[in-house]
Amino acid sequence: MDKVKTAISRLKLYWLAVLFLTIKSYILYKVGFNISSDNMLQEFILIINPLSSAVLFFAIALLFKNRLRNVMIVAFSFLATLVLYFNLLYYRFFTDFLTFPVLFQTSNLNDIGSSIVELTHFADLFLFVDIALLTFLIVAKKIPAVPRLKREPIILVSLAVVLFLANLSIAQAERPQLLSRSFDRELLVKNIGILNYHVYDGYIQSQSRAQRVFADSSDIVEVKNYSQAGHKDPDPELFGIAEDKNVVMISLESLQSFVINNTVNGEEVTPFLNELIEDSYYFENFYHQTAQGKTSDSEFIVDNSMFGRASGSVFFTHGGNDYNALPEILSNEGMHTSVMHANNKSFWNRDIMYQSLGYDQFFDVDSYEVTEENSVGWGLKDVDFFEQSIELLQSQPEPYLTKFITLTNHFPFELDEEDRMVDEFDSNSGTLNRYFPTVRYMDHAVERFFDEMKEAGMYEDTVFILYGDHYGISENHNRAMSMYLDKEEITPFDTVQLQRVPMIVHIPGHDKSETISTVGGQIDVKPTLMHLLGYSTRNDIQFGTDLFAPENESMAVLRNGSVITDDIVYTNNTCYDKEGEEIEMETCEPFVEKGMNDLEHSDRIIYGDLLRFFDSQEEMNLNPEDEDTE
Ligand code: GP9
Ligand code: MN
Repeated sequence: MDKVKTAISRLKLYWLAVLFLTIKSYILYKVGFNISSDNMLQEFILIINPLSSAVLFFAIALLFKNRLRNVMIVAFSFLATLVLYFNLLYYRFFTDFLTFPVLFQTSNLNDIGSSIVELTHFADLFLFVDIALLTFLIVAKKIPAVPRLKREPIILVSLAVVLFLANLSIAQAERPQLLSRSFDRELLVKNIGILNYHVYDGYIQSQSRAQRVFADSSDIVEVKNYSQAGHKDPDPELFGIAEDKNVVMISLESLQSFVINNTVNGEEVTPFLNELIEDSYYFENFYHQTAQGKTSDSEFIVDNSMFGRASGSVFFTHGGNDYNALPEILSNEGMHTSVMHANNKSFWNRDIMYQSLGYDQFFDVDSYEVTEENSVGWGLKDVDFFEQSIELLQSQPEPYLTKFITLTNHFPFELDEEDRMVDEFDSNSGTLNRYFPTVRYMDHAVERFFDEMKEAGMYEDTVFILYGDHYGISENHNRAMSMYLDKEEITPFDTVQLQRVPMIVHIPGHDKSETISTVGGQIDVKPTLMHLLGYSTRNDIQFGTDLFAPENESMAVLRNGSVITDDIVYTNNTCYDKEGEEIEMETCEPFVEKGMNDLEHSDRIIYGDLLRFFDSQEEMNLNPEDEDTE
């Protein structure tokens, strides 16, 4: 016992650092990340989970020589705090934890300057108090410096391993298959601690790279069979209705369905879209399926009918893969395919990825005249963006498929006074309050665009597809959201339902319109559009279904494994009926299984770069003679 005592007092500085980091992590879990526990055991895991990494991490500092050792303990403490702090900032924006791929998306970080100010709080300084204290203790010689060491580092490393294994086994008992099937980063952080989570994430990332090396052409066969088994024939009435027409897709920044046909302070939030819906096919149960890659994920899902990655953005991590994307297929069929988006071309690695997706042209910020007056928040205002785009549209050979990506309705939802058409909401969340005026502005910008298309005589020959790219209001604003929606609280069921984004198919001259309640998601856009254009997708590799297909399964799988059908919502290990009442898990199980399978097969294609083994032009058979009238 005495030996242990001396060992501890010899390493006072070390143990203090371990203790501070552990306490700090726990406070951050509770205050910063709002991690809650269902029982005492979970809370216990939360308290002890930073320990093993702290013991190991500071043991490395002990390997340095003499006085450097003390400095290193403080330096390591600072480093660990930075990791925590960056996670906190990221969490405030995305309600999620950092991953390695996200860190390498540095080109994006330059652009989020305006958001960073919103994200830092004065109280954040408290995170660094212990570092100041440790420094003071050393400088004022209030604490013995760590002396020459003997076996301590080895003992401490072993202790860290033992602590980690103990932590892991308690966590595994609480949450079986924690490491093998986890799509949920919060669960990982909750169970093994934030630093261990980063190590695990690094391991997963390097493993996914190895998968490409070991994949070969036989791997594509199974995913092909899997995907094609889910094929559904199109609606014969709509098949080919857009043949030879131009296609305009509009990715509506951060637009969620809850504002559609809704009001703020008694005024309609999206008067134009509400009107457009009356004259269009509108999918009211359409979900975004994005994760950390946000807009880029939505683009990837829409263009490929495959899922983005569980972490990071596939635009960054697998920009060099072979794909069989919508723009490439249509370009091969003689359509001109392009994107218009007034941001730096390298944001989300778009310049590289768009080549892999087969876009013929990318009109980035350099194609637009951007001035102080016509900019707000992230850049060119939507009205000016659309206005300047008309000429660019006209410069293209027809028929074309052009995707517009709007920008003004982006966090932190800034707007010039002159562009404000409705007042802010009044709640404790400035973010939600500001959201309504910027959504209203975007709605106005789209209306102007439609008018301009009509004036230029380009409207009649065009089919329009409008969709929301991802949520704009994260779970951090649940309290304000419950106020707006007049609900007592936002349950996990509500959170899933809030992931609905509008999806509108507008065909000028077509005399039918309908609000369709089929459950679907962004992954369904590619087959839907291919069929409207008159191309068969029977032999494609895809994970979505034509939303108009009479036998559509009516189901959406979210990237975190949540599943929605006509009758159930599964999320967070809980099964709900459509009223939001908890029901027995059995009802959800087959859908959960199907969802997992979809995600896993899609991931295999990306990690293995399997589409390099798929000769689309030879295999797709887009216009099979016997299927002309499918
Ligand atoms: C940036 C724009 C916004 O070019 O697409 O990206 P987001 O932050 O929404 O992913
Ligand atoms: Mn976006």
